[in-house]
Formats: sequence, structure tokens, C-alpha cells
Amino acid sequence: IKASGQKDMGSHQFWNTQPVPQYGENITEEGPIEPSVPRDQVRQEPYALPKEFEWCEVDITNEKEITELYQLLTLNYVEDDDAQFRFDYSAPFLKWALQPPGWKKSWHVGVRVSSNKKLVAFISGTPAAVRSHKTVHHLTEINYLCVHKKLRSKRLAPVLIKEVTRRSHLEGVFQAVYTAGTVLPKPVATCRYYHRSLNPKKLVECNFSRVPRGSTMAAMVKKFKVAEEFSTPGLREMKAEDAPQVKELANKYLSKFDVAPVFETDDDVCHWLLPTKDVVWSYVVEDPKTHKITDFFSFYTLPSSVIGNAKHSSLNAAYMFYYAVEVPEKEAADSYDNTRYTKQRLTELMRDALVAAKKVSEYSLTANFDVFNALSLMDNSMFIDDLKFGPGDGYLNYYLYNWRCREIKPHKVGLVML
Ligand code: NHW
Repeated sequence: IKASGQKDMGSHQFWNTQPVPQYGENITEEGPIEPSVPRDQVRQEPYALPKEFEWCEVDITNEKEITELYQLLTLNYVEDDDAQFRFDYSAPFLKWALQPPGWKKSWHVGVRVSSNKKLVAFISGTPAAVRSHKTVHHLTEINYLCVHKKLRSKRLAPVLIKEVTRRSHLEGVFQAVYTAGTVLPKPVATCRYYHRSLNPKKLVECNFSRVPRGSTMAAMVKKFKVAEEFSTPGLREMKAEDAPQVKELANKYLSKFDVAPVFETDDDVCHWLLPTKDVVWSYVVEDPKTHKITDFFSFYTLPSSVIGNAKHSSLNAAYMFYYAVEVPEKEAADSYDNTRYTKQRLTELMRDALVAAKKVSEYSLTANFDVFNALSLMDNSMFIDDLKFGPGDGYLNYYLYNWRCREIKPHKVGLVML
């Protein structure tokens, strides 16, 4: 989904005051923009809200409160420019996304109307280890910033951002990473969305895609047909016992990108990658002879509400998440052979990811995927054309808060944000 809100460069009343690089700044040295400070020098009182509102912590372990958060987002979160689709993160998904190891309730920041306690705005932070170039940051991943539609353009977003920043500072965290469709000062990377049709008929009916001139629906259905069975020998669902090997494999593969997460513990890997019902799916390749895990891939579900369509109310999308291939030693030594091996292996693996998405769809009502989405990051450009992904009109910008960082090309981005 492409978010709107592109502004004139330079005219950012709020962002011009923040420790982020400004447009036009030429970055040569990496490092913090403002210093970290001890806890007792961090502002102790919450920022002031307009008088009819109050702060709250949204307790997402509580069914009532996670439902309130779900309701706020399902009606008010990100839409595309033409207001045809709106992200519809499910409650189980939000629980998963917001409760990684080390998660903090104080970083699930809500705003309620004081009189009736209605939840009208939200922003979240979750702890993560993310490397940019050579530095590993223990930072905050910011996500799910949302202000109710009726309260837009009242400068509430800057207050939410300042408050979550203050709460990060209180925990000794002075850097953050976030992504947005909106262009703000100043993206460290920009990736493009690609889409692979699984259910072309529905995508056309939802106005998500068109039948190309000179083609027919029958031709599209044929073009996008997916095999029924996996082709990679040894491919199976990931299990908890695989975590130590998957951790090694993932960290090694991710080390070649300029911005990427670091999976520090088996718990991190289990949280993010073990299959979680109706949320995330992961598959590993176990070498039939050695029983070593040589590759893995994962994808998550994120449906969008279809706005104002007579026939469909929801579009179900699978999103490519993390993956890795282990390059055998003889190919690894030579960069040409390495690339050739990776391209071939990854293409076959991702062909199976499409098969897996189809298989999941057969057994699940909530994850009946119509489309498989991926960004132009990691090694995705190696399989995008062969597997019939097409470019979308959405872009995703990556930002670091309080860290100057040289620009990163999409194929050097190894971080996937939810
Ligand atoms: S991006 C998704 C953001 N959410 C949506 O698009 C949902 C639908 N839209 C809304 O709810 C993933 C509202 O339009 C929002 C803005 C709330 C977006 N990021 O209150 P005002 C994330 O969640 C700036 C950052 O009047 P509004 C990542 C805008 O440029 N800033 O606007 C979130 C302007 O500032 P400027 C954004 O429409 C990362 C100011 O807000 C933004 O009623 C957050 C206007 O405020 C966005 N997506 O509410 C940053 N959209 O300077 C984290 C607009 O230009 C930073 N703005 O005048 C790090 C913090 C932690 C640090 C720790 C050390």
C-alpha cells in the first residue's frame, strides 16, 4: 500500500526539530546525532496532551484492550492513496508483533478520550538488535502509529512520537528504526513493493490489478497457476529444535546486508520464525543425508480491507519475511559462482514459498492468500521476474532515528518490518 502525504522538502515543522538527518545533508561519518544521557537527565513527566485526552498503556495481554487496539487500527490505519485498501492487522498478529522477547508494556502507548475512555491514538515500540553497516544497535522499532480519522491534522502525531521517544530514553535506548510510505527527513533506504498474483480473478475484481491489454482472464489464471507440491527435497515446516541452526544460518546470511536484524538468542528466532497459527509460517530445508538445515524461508499474513467494493471486503496477502540459503563452500569462494548459486537456489526455494502459501490457503479460512508481496530488498531481485512478481506503485522508506547512516541501496537492506 502506498501511503500519501509527500510534503515539500524542508517544511517539516516537527521533523526539522528532531535528531534525524535533514534533506540535502551529505553523510560521510556514521554516528549519533545527539548524545545519550543518563536516566536522571531524561524528562520524567509525560508530554502534555490537549486537555480532553489522557495517556494510557495498552495492555495487549488483555482481550478487551487488544480488541480496542484492533478496532482502532482496522478502521484508521494505513490506506493507499486512492483509499481502496486499508491494512487489517489481526489481533493475534498484533500480539505477535508487539511481544517479542524483552517487550515493554510502557512502549505500547495509547491516547484515550478522558470523558469516555475511547482509544483514539496509538504508537508502539519494541526492542530489537539491528545492525547498520558495522554498528549493532539495541534500539526501538517503532510501528503502528495511528490517530483516529476524526482527530487528524491536530499535531497529535508529534506528541505521540515525543512520548515514545521519552519512554525509550527512560529505558536507556537512544536509537530507533521505522518505515513509512510517507517521505520524511530523511530515508536511509527506499524499497519498492512487488506483487505476485495467486488469485488473479479476485485481484481484478478488487481493482488491485488489471487484465493487460491483449490478454484475457483465462490467460492470467493459467499464467499464475502454482504447482501443488514442493520441488526442493527436504523442505518441511520449521520446528523449535531447528532454532539454533536457523539462528546461525539467518545471521550469516543477513551479515551481507548493510542494515539487518541480529537474532541474538534462540528465543528471538522462536518468537519471530516458529510457525504461529494464522500469523507466520516458516519452512526449512533439511539435507536428507546430513540432516543439516541448509535453507529456510518464512512469510506472514496481512490482509487489507477492501473499501467500498460490492463483491469483496478483504484481500488476503502473504508477505515475504526472512529467508536464507547456505552457499556450499566451493561456490562461496568465488563471487560469480556464489551469486549464480544463490539466484538459482533462491528462485527454486521461493517457487516453493508460493506453493506453501497456496497449501496454507487450502486449510485456513483466515489466510486464503490472493497475492504474495515482497519488497525490492535482500536478494529478492534475483527471483522477482522469474516467479512473475510485478512492480506495484507503493514504496517503503526506511528511517533511523538519532543515527547518521550512509544511504543504503534496496538490495543491501536485510530488515523486514511488519
Ligand atoms: S508508518 C504508518 C503510519 N500510520 C498511518 O499512516 C496510519 C494512518 N494515518 C494516521 O493515523 C509505520 C495519521 O495520519 C498519522 C499522522 C498518525 C500518521 N511517521 O498529528 P499530525 C509507523 O507507524 C508527521 C512519522 O497533525 P496526522 C512508523 C508529519 O510529517 N511522522 O498528523 C511511525 C508532520 O510532521 P512535520 C509522520 O495526520 C514512525 C506531523 O506528523 C508520519 O493527524 C514514527 C503531523 O502531525 C509517519 N508515518 O497524524 C516516528 N505521518 O514535521 C518514530 C505524518 O512534517 C521516530 N507524520 O510537520 C522514533 C521515535 C523513537 C525514538 C527512540 C530513541
